[in-house]
Amino acid sequence: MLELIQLPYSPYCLVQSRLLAAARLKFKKVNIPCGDRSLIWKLTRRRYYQVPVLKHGRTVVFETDEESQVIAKYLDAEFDLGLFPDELGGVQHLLWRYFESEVEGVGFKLNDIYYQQNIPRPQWLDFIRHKERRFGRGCLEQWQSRQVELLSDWAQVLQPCERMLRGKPFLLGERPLFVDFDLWGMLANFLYSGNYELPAGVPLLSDWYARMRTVTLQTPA
Ligand SMILES: N[C@@H](CCC(=O)N[C@@H](CS)C(=O)NCC(=O)O)C(=O)O
Repeated sequence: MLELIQLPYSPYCLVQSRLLAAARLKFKKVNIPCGDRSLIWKLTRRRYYQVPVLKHGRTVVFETDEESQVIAKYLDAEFDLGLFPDELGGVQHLLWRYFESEVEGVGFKLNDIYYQQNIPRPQWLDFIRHKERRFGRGCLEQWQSRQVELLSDWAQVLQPCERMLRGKPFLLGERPLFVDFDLWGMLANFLYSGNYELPAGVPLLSDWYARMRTVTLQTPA
């Protein structure tokens, strides 16, 4: 039994839920309230409080640092998904750094502006408190007032991703690798509220996004 303990709008959770679905693995999503980490704290024996966390039978898997990718590597090894070919290890690492900092750093603000649509009203207080403690008082209002500027940054930050797709269906070739799922999660977070579309200047990326939404991984027989 596989369980993904998550916040449904989190970019990092969207990466793992798409990956699990693409691998055609049966799994249960367990949504936690954004202000209550007690389930994770208990499952990880007081070692972790962030999402996502993966539970596979009695095994509990979670990240060890900002760039660790422990969950994806666990799934890759356990189910032979071929997401981390050795010869592309360095390139993938550089890419997921860019996706999880430059891309995520703009996309999440644009989605968070719409937190009232994304999360139930009883959780608004915890959400605002969490954001303001991390990014400063009034950060959500600031992101709202800078929305046009942030959308322009967003179009810029996606340009290298668009160029990577010239002449090939996935970021690094003919089949999706971990970085495809990673970038997909960052974009799915931006799109989560339903108030945006991908920018007109990234047509290859828009096609890739649609492809990634339904792609399945060819696992060995
Ligand atoms: N590097 C981690 C990042 C996880 C992360 O930042 N999760 C956020 C949600 S998007 C979280 O749980 N934040 C709550 C907190 O830090 O208190 C990963 O890839 O899973």
